Amino acid sequence: MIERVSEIEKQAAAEISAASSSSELEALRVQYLGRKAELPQLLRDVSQLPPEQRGEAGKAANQARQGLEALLEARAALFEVEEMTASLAEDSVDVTLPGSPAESRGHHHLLSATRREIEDVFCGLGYSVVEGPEVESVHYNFDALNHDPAHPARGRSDTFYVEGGGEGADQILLRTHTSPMQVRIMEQTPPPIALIVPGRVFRRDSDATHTPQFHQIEGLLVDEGVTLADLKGTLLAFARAIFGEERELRLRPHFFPFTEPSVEVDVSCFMCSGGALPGGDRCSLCKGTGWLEVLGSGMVDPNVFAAVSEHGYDPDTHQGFAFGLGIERIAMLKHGVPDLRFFYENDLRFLRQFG
Ligand code: 2NM
Repeated sequence: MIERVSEIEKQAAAEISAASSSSELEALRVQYLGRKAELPQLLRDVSQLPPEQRGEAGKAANQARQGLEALLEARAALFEVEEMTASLAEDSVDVTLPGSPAESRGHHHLLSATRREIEDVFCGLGYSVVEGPEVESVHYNFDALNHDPAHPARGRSDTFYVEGGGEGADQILLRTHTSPMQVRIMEQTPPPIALIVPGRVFRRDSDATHTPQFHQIEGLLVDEGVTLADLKGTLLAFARAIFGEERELRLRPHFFPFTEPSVEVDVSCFMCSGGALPGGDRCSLCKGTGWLEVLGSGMVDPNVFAAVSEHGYDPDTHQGFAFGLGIERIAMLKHGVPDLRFFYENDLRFLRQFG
């Protein structure tokens, strides 16, 4: 019996050492140590042996079983690590890979992209970007901005008034431009200042070129010794950054309540470069004029400073320039968008052209 035990042990040990996976090991465990296997049967048979043989045979069979169990366990531990490592490597997911099919990351709406592009230009010139309330008072929207009491924009046909507001200067309305925030900033910050205010504005107007809600960026710079030349240089830098380095500016006299003098600002047409198109065709963008109207601007009226004179703005020592532009208009010119309403219809075929 002892010989048989040692034969089984040798064979089993050899096979266990040669096994190449935990499933092979498990099969060997059943084969050599399972309930119906020979070695356990021999162990059970020890009790049938003559008493003088039982000790030695039992010891040999037991040692063989324990030896094989230890060997199986050691090999199994090895495979466990190997197989776990392999399966982790196989199952690992690179979460930085695009999906299949790859999903687009999406992109900003053209109006947001245009706003951010303009903000970048003015940040580069040292301006701050400030946002303000969309619901304002008559004081901040009109009175403090030198709007004549009879100015037509104040009328109920041009401006959305909110019910339940106060009387006179305290009446509540939806801002018609973002300049009220510039007054609020002047009340809080002594000169020098340089800021732009992007945001949504509201006017009672609705046709192919006007929507009751649109987006503006207004800019304001105040210091001592500011001139119209500073205004032109600043707006030239803006026009070149947005429409191309070859652009030129043209200032035409105009009227705005809060600036004196006031100008409308044209940029030379980037489609025909201010000249004729090859073949003598009329440029469809500038209608052959060579110029595109892009914004309104001017030197801040001393009356505007007088409204914030308690806050360090002296109409006799401070000058400033201000400007206002429509984000929709800039985006339409730059990208050839033919209809203002495309911005708000959320037709993905339109929006995705600007990704
Ligand atoms: C424009 C045109 C001209 C303007 C004026 C001011 C302020 F607050 F300084 F008085 N902010 N923006 C301004 C001037 C806006 O938009 C066409």
